[in-house]
Amino acid sequence: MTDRLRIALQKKGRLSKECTELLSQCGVKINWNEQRLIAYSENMPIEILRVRDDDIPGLVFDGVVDLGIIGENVLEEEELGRIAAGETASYQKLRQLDFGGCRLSLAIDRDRPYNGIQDFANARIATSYPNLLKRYMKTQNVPCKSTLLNGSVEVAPSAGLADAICDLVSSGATLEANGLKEVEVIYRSKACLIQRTEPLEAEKQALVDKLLTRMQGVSQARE
Ligand code: PRT
Ligand code: ZN
Repeated sequence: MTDRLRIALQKKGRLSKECTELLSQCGVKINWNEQRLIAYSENMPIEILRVRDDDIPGLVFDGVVDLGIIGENVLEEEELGRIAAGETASYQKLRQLDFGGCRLSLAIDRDRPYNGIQDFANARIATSYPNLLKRYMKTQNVPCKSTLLNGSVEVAPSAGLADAICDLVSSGATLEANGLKEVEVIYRSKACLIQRTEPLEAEKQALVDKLLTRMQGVSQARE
């Protein structure tokens, strides 16, 4: 095992830029190399593992990395998935971060009337978040069927694959462009910093505490 603190970040996507900025604001200097899976800090005993965001929760649950930054939506979806498979998923949420904000919403054809959540009874809903959807529909006592799509969810209704979708929304432009309207918000998400539950060596934990104090300072300076 490495004696550097290992942090998993999204390699390329909506969280990457802000994760990089956050580390830099915390005084962590990284030698980024586009091609490499691992990047090293030049001024602190830290290494960055750059992966698909979907892999980050599992890497933390399994203790393969010490910290990870991930959207709460992906984190909870993976956690529910593990639990559904009879496995365990443990982590500590250290901090919610002030980026990556979005909502997971149910949307239907713009022209369809909407009378409430009961309209989804027995509907087929396309989503990349079947576990979050299932949990929500259970709390609402509405039975529905989901169909898993890991991309192009917004075209499922017009392609005749589903009656509705449950997808991430930020500005709403994607729904609009696909003739859909948002009718229920089922989950609100931001990026968050998580740590594995298995205790870290004292020096690594001290470094985590230092980073957390700095993050606190960064966000206070913004307010
Ligand atoms: O390649 P990798 O698997 O790492 O990345 P990814 O493609 O799975 O994820 P990515 O980079 O798209 O998103 C990473 C995380 O950013 C998500 O898990 C959310 O936590 C967060 N986030 C914030 C969003 C959005 N906002 C968002 N708008 N993720 C996705 N979207 C999608 C949305 O579904 C829609 O299709 O962006 C599209 C545009 O949104 P509108 O409403 O502004 O049009
Ligand atoms: Zn992903």
